[in-house]
Amino acid sequence: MQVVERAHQFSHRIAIRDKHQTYTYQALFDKASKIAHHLLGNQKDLQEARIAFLTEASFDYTAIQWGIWLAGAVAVPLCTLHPLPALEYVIDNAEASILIADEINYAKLSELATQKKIPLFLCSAFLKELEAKPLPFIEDSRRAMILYTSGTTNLPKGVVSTHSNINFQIESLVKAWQWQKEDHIVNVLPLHHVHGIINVMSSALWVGACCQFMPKFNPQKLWTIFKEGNVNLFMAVPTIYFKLIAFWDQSSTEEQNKMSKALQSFRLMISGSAALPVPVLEKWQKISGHTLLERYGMTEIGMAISNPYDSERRAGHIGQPLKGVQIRLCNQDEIVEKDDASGEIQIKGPNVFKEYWKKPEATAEAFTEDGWFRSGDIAVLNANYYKILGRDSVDIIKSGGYKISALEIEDVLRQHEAIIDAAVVGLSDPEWGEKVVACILIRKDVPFETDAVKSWLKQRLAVYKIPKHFIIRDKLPRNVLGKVTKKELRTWF
Ligand code: MCA
Ligand code: AMP
Repeated sequence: MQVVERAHQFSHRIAIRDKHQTYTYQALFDKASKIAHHLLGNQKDLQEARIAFLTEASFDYTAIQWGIWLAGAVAVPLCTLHPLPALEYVIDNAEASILIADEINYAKLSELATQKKIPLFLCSAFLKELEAKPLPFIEDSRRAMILYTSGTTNLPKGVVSTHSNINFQIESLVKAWQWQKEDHIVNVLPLHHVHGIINVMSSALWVGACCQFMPKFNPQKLWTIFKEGNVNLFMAVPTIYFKLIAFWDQSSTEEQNKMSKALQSFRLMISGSAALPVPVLEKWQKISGHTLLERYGMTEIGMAISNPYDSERRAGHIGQPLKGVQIRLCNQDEIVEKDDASGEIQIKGPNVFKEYWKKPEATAEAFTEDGWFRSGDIAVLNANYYKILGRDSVDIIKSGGYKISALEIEDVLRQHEAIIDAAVVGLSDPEWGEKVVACILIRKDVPFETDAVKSWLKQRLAVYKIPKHFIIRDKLPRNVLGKVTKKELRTWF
């Protein structure tokens, strides 16, 4: 919880700018303490109770996260894009005992909260002044946050990070990317993933810098913010750079010049969460004069590998291990010693998560016998720089930076009355990195309409998981064991 304790060093500096106003570190700490007192009620320590909260990216979001930590509870941020069944899954899985929402999202949770008899607080309910009792002392080894990540199972798993994991994850980035209190970053990323929470928001707040929230990414509005000249640091997924480039391309020459000029005063621009295509890096270089710094991370480990801040940033590569993080490549249990030989990235260090929530078997499977976390990402070491080659599972899709399980979508598709069977794959795509597509087998006796199925899916899955294309076939490609051969299926599209 060092990020919260450090706030006292920067009391009068601006911590957050959201769509309403700017807030100092003092205001943030005061609001967080007030929230902690409300949550505690008569208890001395919430003892790692899970508190799920649904708010847009704002001052309230950060104050709630800090308040939960100050009260000794575990923060479970919910995704504002998720439909109710997906939110319910997280609330149930995390066994949340308190829910919090802002005005915009309160109605979405209220029926669920009543049904489940879980108290639901509105952020504004925390305004009342309470008697300031001492707050509990929180050991760094305690659980701090659960983030849900899709994987090789059909349903997302809760990744539990301790305070000490989070402290290390933030501090390693602060050092590697030379964060300073004069920095001002605009945060356009969702706040239920490491990228937006740790790399952007928490790193800024660690050093006394300003984090400006833009809750809904919009290329035109973001370019306007860049042109205002306050922001000097930016981090995003490759799809966002792709969309910013598309907007720049369709602007007038005069406007393009203004946009490019605005970026010249930036200190650093970073890309991650998915492979940065070399053409995007090169085009951004032309537009901004910046070579994007590409880095590699995962919900379970925060960041692990990064291109250097002040020496060569190599296109198509993710760089070198961050200080204090150990990396090795393994191929069929053999450690890869030679350059140019590929293997799975395995990670060890204080950044690595504690466990998958209530899933001891999945946790054990995720580690080797000698305690290395298996990422499932395949890489090579090329003259001192790691390069990602792909993943060991065809069932994991990365679209616009979101990790998506093909199995989860298939399971939901099979519940549709017109669908007999389904297989989902990711196809390489210049905008999304990969785009989700589905091959389905349909019943002859039930009418099938793609748009109607998409609307039906939207009530059950986050929008970014909805297949962009469907093809209808009589059978799926299968191997002799009856397993769908997804590599072959890709060629059908
Ligand atoms: C939106 N759409 C998408 C995606 N996002 N389709 C596929 N993949 C997506 N990621 C679709 C919508 O369903 C909609 O479709 C249409 O695009 C427009 O939606 P809109 O909401 O306007 O899109 P957008 O605002 O332009 O969103 C694009 C985005 C967003 C900003 C790139 O996807 C995003 O915020 N991605 C970042 C995710 C992230 O932070 N990942 C980090 C996790 P239709 O028109 O059909 O309705 S990874 C991580 O944390 C690790 C540790 C790491 O390494 O960083
Ligand atoms: P998530 O589980 O959502 O945290 O996503 C983590 C995954 O994103 C990693 O396992 C990688 O597959 C992918 N990833 C993150 N950064 C990069 C990168 N720079 N290049 C390629 N893949 C990346």
